[in-house]
Amino acid sequence: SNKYKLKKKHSLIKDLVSPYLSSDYKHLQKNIAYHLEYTLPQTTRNLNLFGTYLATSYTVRDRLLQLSHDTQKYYTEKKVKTACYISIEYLMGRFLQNAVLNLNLEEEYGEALAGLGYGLEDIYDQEQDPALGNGGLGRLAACFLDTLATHNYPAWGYGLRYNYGLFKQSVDVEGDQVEKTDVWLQFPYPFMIENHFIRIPIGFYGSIETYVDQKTKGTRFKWHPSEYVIAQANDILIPGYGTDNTNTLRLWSCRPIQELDFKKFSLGDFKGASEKRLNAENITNVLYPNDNEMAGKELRFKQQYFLVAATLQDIIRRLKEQKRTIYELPDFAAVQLNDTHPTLAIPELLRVLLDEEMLTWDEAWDITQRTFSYTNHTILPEALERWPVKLISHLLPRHMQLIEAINWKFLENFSENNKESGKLRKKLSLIENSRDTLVRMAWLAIVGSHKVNGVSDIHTNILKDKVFKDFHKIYPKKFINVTNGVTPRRWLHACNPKLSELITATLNSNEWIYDLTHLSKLREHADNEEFQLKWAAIKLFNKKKLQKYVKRELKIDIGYKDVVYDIQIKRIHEYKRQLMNIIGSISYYSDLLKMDPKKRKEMPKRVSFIAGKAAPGYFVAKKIIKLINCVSKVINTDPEIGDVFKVIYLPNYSVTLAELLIPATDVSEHISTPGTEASGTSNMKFVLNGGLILGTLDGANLEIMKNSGEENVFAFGITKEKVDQVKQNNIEKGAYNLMDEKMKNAINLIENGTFGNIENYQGLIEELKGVDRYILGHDFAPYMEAMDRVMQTYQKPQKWWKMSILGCAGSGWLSSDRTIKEYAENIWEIKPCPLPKIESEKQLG
Ligand code: F58
Repeated sequence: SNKYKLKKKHSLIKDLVSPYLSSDYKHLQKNIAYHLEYTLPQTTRNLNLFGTYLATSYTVRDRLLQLSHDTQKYYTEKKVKTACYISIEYLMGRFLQNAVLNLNLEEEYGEALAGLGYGLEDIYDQEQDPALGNGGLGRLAACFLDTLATHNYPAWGYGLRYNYGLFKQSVDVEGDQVEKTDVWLQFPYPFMIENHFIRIPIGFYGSIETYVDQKTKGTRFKWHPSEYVIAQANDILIPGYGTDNTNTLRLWSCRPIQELDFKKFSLGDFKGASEKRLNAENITNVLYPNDNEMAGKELRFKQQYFLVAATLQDIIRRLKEQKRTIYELPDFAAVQLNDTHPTLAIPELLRVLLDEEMLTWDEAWDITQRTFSYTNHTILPEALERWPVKLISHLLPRHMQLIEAINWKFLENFSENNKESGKLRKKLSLIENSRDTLVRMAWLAIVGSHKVNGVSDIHTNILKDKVFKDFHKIYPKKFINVTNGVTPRRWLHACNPKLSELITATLNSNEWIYDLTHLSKLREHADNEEFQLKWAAIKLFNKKKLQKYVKRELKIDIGYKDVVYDIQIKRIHEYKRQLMNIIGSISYYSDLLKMDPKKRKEMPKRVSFIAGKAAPGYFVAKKIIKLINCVSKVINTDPEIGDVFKVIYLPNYSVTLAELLIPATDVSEHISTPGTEASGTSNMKFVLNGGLILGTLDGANLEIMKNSGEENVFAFGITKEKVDQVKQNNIEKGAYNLMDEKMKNAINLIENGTFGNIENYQGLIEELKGVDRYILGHDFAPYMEAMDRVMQTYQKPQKWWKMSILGCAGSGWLSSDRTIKEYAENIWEIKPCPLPKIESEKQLG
């Protein structure tokens, strides 16, 4: 029968493919040679490092493709509910090492490449870092994808494939940040697979048609866009650790409907002939480089709509392929909005349901609310998105109409009649009437979702009590907390192999890699001297690696034995207070200079590292970078200071650089003004790697203290409740009058030109002396005192390493595995769906 023939055909293909994918090292070598010869094309007689990296990557990709096909087939058979994570950014970091580790093929690949004359590490090093994100939000999305695959959750990631990622940063001789375009696609990127079968038309602009539905006699609407572009799918396959389940991250790139206007071309208008193509390509050309600030540009808005329109069409297409009806959407997909950037998904789905699927308003609204949930990542007012009604009406007229309808129906519940509820209506309205009429995207996201979450305890409480207070009163159950987490695969097992080995040997099992709570068993070793020595030796080994990197890249020789490596790495932002850090260094430097030279020589040594990019348009942040570099130059070249103290600014911070820095850190700084950092996630990575935290009572620092023990964190400063009072005092009395003497002295050094022309720093200093919004002056003394505690404790190795081990032992809950379990159970209602082992090639091979 036909059925029999079809089955035969399928198994024939399997037979053809499976031996090819055997993971025996000789087979791997053959596969690598094949790709060298036929995919690249290069030749095995003329091997080079980059070519071998590409060919190796293609062989990994082959394996992932097969696993992914099996996974999708299985999910479809099982009719599972899927999580769809929509994020405008993914900060994935390098792919190859992660995939090889997750597939458990490190040994085989190591052997295969050694036979070809290459070390695995050198091959890994050839890969550039796909930087399709700014900071914490994008990196969180990447950690979530790793966890979802590892724990066999049916999930898709959706995002944008920017032609240019986050800019590359260097520092010029004046100490200023210099930005260079990140042309990451100039060479092939084997892990991203252009899927030519998925091309989706996306409309913009145009008009709305009104007509009477003959069946119901009700009024219906139809949007007629006047311009179309194509969303092209580019898939990155996401392997899980120790499982065959392989999920997909689908990144859309924008293509024109028509590549070339031949009419214009024939008439000699060559520029005009390509105009449409260039305009379309513009949409996914570049990642906006702002961190915690809204970029109010039309192109950014187009990116947002392009992302969600393509994604929803893709989800609905997959639903229908399974012969399921649109009413089943909320049981088919749980769609998570990663911050407000994908909020247009709400009116877009509503439009599809009303205008294309012909549902009633109540049906459509019910499906919409049950499908979406929204995560907030910031409370900074400048980051809360508000888009002009005028701009939306022009670009997406039907969506603006729908937003108005949502607003109108929502506000119906609050009468206009009395003064109080009139006031409330104004506060709740999705549309704000300020100078411009603006749509409040967070309000829209809250109303259109069934769950809203913050990313740490303190942050969620601020959302409930302050930022979204009125909504919380109306929908108390809608708001929940899901504290962030990080993947232990990349952030311990891969980046710190020696520590990973020690933990596995000590616990007699590697289960901790996918169940991090096992780390708690390290507690019993915290006082063990032998174990402490091993633990400390690994830190020293990692510090040496960093010391070599600094020597090679910056030509600065720093010590690593008996030197505290103190690090602050994150985007440069006033609220993160890198300025307090560098003023602290100035103050410490000036104290050292005043010391008796003999005593100075005996001081415990410290290197203070800072890394992080500033948004190119963020003037103040760029001045902070300049100050750091100028201070660093003075201190590092001062013969009086020698190697007692150094300040190192590391340019071009990236995921890959973080993987070098975090394992090498003794103490890391997370010193934001209380109530400003939603969570922070690097703090978690440091603790996991035995680094101690010097931090304020903010974000996830508080939960780290709770879980790893307050005594194992160097905490300082006031609670968020007291911040407003301090700010008020600053305003009333003038911050300078309340400022600590040592800080005044440090500022004086800046003003007298010790670190170059004061004109550069005038703005920074005026803010500190005037209002000091982030209360550096108030927190300076406790900060310096806490740093002093760090240095004192480091002199007592037994105490230090005990703290370090206990911190790590208490960090089981920091895993994104825990975070995702909470999302899965409390928001998405999805369940793991592990592939039966037999489906995989590993068994077959
Ligand atoms: C970060 N936000 C928070 N936004 O600042 C950090 O506390 C938190 O740990 C992290 O999210 C994860 O929850 C953040 O990184 C951005 O970079 C946005 C990117 C898109 C434009 C606006 C800023």
